[in-house]
Amino acid sequence: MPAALGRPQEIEALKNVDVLMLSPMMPLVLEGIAREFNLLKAWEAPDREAFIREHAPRIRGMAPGSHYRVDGALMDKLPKLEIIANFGVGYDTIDAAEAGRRGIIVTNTPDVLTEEVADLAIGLLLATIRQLPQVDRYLRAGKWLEKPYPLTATLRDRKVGILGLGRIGKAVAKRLEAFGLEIGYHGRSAQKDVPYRFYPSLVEMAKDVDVLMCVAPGGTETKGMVNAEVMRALGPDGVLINVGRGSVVDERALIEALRNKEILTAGLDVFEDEPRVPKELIEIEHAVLLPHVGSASVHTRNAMGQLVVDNLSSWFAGRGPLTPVAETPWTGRAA
Ligand code: NAP
Ligand code: 8YV
Repeated sequence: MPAALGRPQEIEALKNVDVLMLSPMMPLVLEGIAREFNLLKAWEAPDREAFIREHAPRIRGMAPGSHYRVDGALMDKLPKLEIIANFGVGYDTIDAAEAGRRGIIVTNTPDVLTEEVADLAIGLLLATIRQLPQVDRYLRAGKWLEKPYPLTATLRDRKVGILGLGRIGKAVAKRLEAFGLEIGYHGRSAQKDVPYRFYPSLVEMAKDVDVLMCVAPGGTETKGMVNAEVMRALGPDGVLINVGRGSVVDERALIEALRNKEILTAGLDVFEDEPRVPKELIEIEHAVLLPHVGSASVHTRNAMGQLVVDNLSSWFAGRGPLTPVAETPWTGRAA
């Protein structure tokens, strides 16, 4: 039972609130929403579109789940929609600007995953440079009995450029400081009170560093910004790590850069068309490829899931959203 609710009639009233889910989410979210609201599971219906049409006039909340775009066309169908609670800090699958124009709140799950994703980014960086998955495969294949694994590249003396020095980018930078590495960053503007060098140009930063750590959000503004020119600037000893969004990196250009040895290697947790990963990338043995697991620990996914539920609870209890995104700031009204 939510802390601020107690009276049976209040709880009963919330049970009349229809919340739409497009694809199945973790049990904590499914059960948390179903406990308080009337949860509409679109994926269980034989015809998803017909199901949405049938319930549309009453749907007030949405927890979309993964892999579905929530755009103006979908919002058009849901005239009573008040809030979209996204599972994840990145919300590039939701047209938040459009939601804002319609007075619909969008929430995400910031902070609760920051340290987890930063840990993963460092793990991926080390795994990529020191070839840890390949070394593991070598041992399992019995090859150590024949000869030692060849010497690898090093993290030592590298300079790291962070694309997207936000919450996760800063947590990555803090860890890299402890590794004794020099750090720079690129974003839309220089930040105050940050001890790292700001590069107004991504290409200029790529020229100056030998690790490009991408932690930037997806969306039209960042689409393909890590392009062939950036990779050429990073150079033949350069390492690209992407834990932001797959769309930020031009995947075709990356494949070409890896094939032509224009960069040394890449560690990727995110891809342009997930969960589909190009065969050409899979064939590049020295790249390290992870299936979007940055936040994927039980601890952190539970915290994210709980924040999805708590945003809906708070909104429909009249207390406003807990973590609205920038495009839909809360101005004081509530359900
Ligand atoms: P955040 O605090 O909002 O940071 C995003 C940073 O990106 C900001 O510092 C921003 O800097 C920069 N940025 C935004 N637009 C940009 C642009 N057009 N050009 C250059 N830089 C730009 O978000 P966060 O919590 O750190 O999360 C960052 C992203 O990580 C998420 O959006 C998500 O895509 C990704 N993520 C991935 C995983 C995973 O499992 N791999 C998990 C969580 C998050 P300026 O405002 O100065 O430009
Ligand atoms: C999630 C993420 O795995 O928070 C994000 O932006 O990319 C990850 O934490 C993802 O959103 C769940 O689909």
